[in-house]
Amino acid sequence: MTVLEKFTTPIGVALDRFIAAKQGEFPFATGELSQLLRDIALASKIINREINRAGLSGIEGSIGADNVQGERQQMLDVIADYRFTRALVIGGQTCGIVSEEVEDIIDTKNNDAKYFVTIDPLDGSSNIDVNVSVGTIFSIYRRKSEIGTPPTQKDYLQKGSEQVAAGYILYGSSTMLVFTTGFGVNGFTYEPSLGEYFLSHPDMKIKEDGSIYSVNEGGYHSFPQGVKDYIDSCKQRELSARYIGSLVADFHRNLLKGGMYMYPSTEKYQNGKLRLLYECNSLAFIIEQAGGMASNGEKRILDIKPEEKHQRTPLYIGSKKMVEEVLSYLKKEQLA
Ligand code: AHM
Ligand code: MG
Repeated sequence: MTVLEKFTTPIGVALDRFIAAKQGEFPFATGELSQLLRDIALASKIINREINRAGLSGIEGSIGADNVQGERQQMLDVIADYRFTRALVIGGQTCGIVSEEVEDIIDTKNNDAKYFVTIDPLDGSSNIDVNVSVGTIFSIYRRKSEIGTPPTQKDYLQKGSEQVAAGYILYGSSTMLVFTTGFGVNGFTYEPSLGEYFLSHPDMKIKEDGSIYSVNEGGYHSFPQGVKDYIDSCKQRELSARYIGSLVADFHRNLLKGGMYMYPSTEKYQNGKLRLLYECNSLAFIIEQAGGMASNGEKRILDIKPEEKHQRTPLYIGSKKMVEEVLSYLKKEQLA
């Protein structure tokens, strides 16, 4: 490539332009969902800035208290929760929020808004202090409660199959926003000097079969027998074991390269560790749109009827053939 070619190569479609062009595809397209996605993108840019300078600005580490999940809250968890909530409150398109960091439903006081958001503002945040990638995960639903009234549990006790959009932001070697509105999956890379996301991964698809399995094998002895047998078979076939311990990063790698992430039930986490409403459902919508599969070991994640806002579920997610295989091992275990 000549120097001139290098400097005249198009950068690509900016997120705003992409959203505007695709608005017609959005369910009930009236511009509000587009605006909501822009609000999330804006908040993510602020979080990106905070994460990149965390070591210098003294905002690493824990705040010394636990969140609703009984897990240690990091300072950046609190900051991310504040930023996303504020963006959604001011943005005006969201009537309520369920956040990993907050026990109760957050009433944004936007009673006329049509959408409800579930969010893990900063997933994998214990990785921040050691400079490992973290992420944000979100889902967007049409509200079920009546417009003009405060949000209720009807709004978040919807099956994942009712999501109108879902996405994640990966704060990694580059910052990326990946989302779906039910018409495929598109990935955007943040260009910090321009302050914009640009389309870098159009129409993302996961390989039907993969060669990476991602699981915290520290829990091996308390995994269901089927999962143990499956892991043993991965080892016999010398598949690659890759586990960052940061869900968005593990998921993103597997999406790009082909693989499966698992968080089965363990002795410590009888229903798995991950949360249905703002971790599993969001990623399940994305993986299905990319041609992959997501299950709790018995049924499709997107078909689970939630009963509680912070409920957990086991998760098997990634390349279709790998998920089918672990499911067949789990079935064999039941029949044995
Ligand atoms: P968090 O929401 O409290 O950050 O927990 C979720 C994280 C995921 O990012 C990651 O995949 C998983 O917990 C790791 O758990 P473990 O340390 O048990 O392997
Ligand atoms: Mg999380």
